[in-house]
Amino acid sequence: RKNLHLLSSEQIELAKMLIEMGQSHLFEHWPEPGIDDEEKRALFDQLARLNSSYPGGLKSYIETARELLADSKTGKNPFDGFTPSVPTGEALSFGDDIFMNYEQAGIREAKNAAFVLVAGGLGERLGYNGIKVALPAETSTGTCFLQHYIESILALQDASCRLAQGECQKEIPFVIMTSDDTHSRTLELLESNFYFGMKPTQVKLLKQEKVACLDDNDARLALDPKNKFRIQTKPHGHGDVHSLLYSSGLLKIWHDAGLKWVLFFQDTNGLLFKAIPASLGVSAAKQYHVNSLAVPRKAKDAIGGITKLTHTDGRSMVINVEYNQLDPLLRATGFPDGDANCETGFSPFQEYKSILVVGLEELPLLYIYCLQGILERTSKKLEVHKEFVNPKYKDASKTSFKSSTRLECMMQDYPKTLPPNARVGFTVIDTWLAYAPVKNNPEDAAKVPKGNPYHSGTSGEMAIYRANSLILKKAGVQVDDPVQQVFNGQEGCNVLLQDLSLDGTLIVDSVDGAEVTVRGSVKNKGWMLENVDYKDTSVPEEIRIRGFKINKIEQLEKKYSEPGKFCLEL
Ligand code: UGB
Repeated sequence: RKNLHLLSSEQIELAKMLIEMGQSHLFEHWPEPGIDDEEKRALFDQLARLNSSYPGGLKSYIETARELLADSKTGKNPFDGFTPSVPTGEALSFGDDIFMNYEQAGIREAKNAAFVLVAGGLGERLGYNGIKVALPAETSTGTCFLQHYIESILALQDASCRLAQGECQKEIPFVIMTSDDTHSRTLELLESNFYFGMKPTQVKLLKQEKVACLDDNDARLALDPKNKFRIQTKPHGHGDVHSLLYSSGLLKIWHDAGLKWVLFFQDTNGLLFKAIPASLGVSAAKQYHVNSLAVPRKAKDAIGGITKLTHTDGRSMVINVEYNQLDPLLRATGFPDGDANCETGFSPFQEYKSILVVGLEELPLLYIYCLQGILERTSKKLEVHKEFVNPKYKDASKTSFKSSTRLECMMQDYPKTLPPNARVGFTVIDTWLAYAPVKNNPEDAAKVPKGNPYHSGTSGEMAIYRANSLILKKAGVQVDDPVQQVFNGQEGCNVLLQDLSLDGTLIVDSVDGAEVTVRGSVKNKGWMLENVDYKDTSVPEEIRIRGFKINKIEQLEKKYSEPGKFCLEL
């Protein structure tokens, strides 16, 4: 009370609310006025930010946290009353007619889509000090993930407009969700590279805020152990992207501009644009309101499966069910073998992979209205994210935590908010073509049991070469079998392309509009992969995490800087 004069009238209201909500511990240690006054004001500035950035404010956050923490303590089954079954989806096989038709349809549809990259995560598991989108997706060209994504979107924009009848001026909007951890470095990367060829007006950055940490089951906000005048905060998860798109007004702008799809994807998957056009084609053909990209999943793999859940009251939803919940749920609902492989050798429940295509157009404007309805009822509990809490308890009594926790949300939980008549499906695409994220550091990746994916810098880059080789093979090019090598304790392949005539390295660098036909034979020493020790700090970090570098011994390079038709005889 003695410190009240330090606060504005709005801050006094906030303090009253917090005290009513059982948060007086935040101020109990405050010294007499005149001591640490600036710090006291700074705490209130932070509280005001946390209050305004969360739909429904801190009151709603604390109420939701109490409910979820109580459910977690009693071990409430989140699927009580639901029966699981295998949902309908479309399984594609790369390169066949069905795939090609969907891919073509997806390219046609791309001009009606907006692309959204969720890049607020710092990637602590990867142990890389920079932002993940600045990492080279592969080191032969050194193209970083962000450049690769932008160039892929521009290529789709081009191809989509070429397929359209008549004039097409459409620019595909590109949104990047950042966080305090990634925002300024993402902006800097874009600005210093002239947005990698995209118009700056085409790109929008939306920053997600962190949320307050919680110390106990009563949802008492955690003070920062390093500064008792600050609240400890942590990321809220990629599910924030939906409310940010709504509150920024972008969804409305996109809808008014006639866009039909919003396509969400993650920060370090160098393969995903090989799978995106076909997935978009499936969405368009089936008029899915939500379509997730999935890859085949082995039963009992420690990763969630896409499942249809039907409630006794008639409600149903198609949703990712985490692996630790899927097996017990199946056993409890008439599947005595639980999560088991079927005759294909895979689980019938496919593995969700962070690509989501959301329809903007139908039911009516499902996505926008759901968000609007929910976000405008600010006093109500936030439903759009269907948050969850995952406290690490000290012991079985579940009365105290090992460290503070917080509410989180996932973008793939969005279908939980949809009415039962929503068309929610998925598209299964081979893992080699669609999914090779870079998430794990070399030490952890090398410990991954044989046969399981490494998801490291090494495997992410190798997967790109492998997919390119397999695509060339499908197109009739003869490609040697991969040579097995070990980098950072993980197996990879050193691919030497031997096109009809190529043994070594040939670079044909041509401008847009130049069509080069290459004939003849090339043989040179080419490029080789050399081992690099990930502990060798004289080597740049982005090279060390993959355990190899490319030694460009010899290459033949031809440049075509003018548009036109050319024939290169070698
Ligand atoms: N991300 C944010 O933008 N903000 C955040 O607060 C957190 C993350 P991770 P994880 O297919 O690969 C997800 O850390 O835990 C961004 C799915 O939940 O790589 O491995 C971040 O920058 C899981 O169901 O996620 O799991 C990155 O771009 C599965 O599908 C993205 O969110 C898995 O990804 C994912 O962050 C996958």
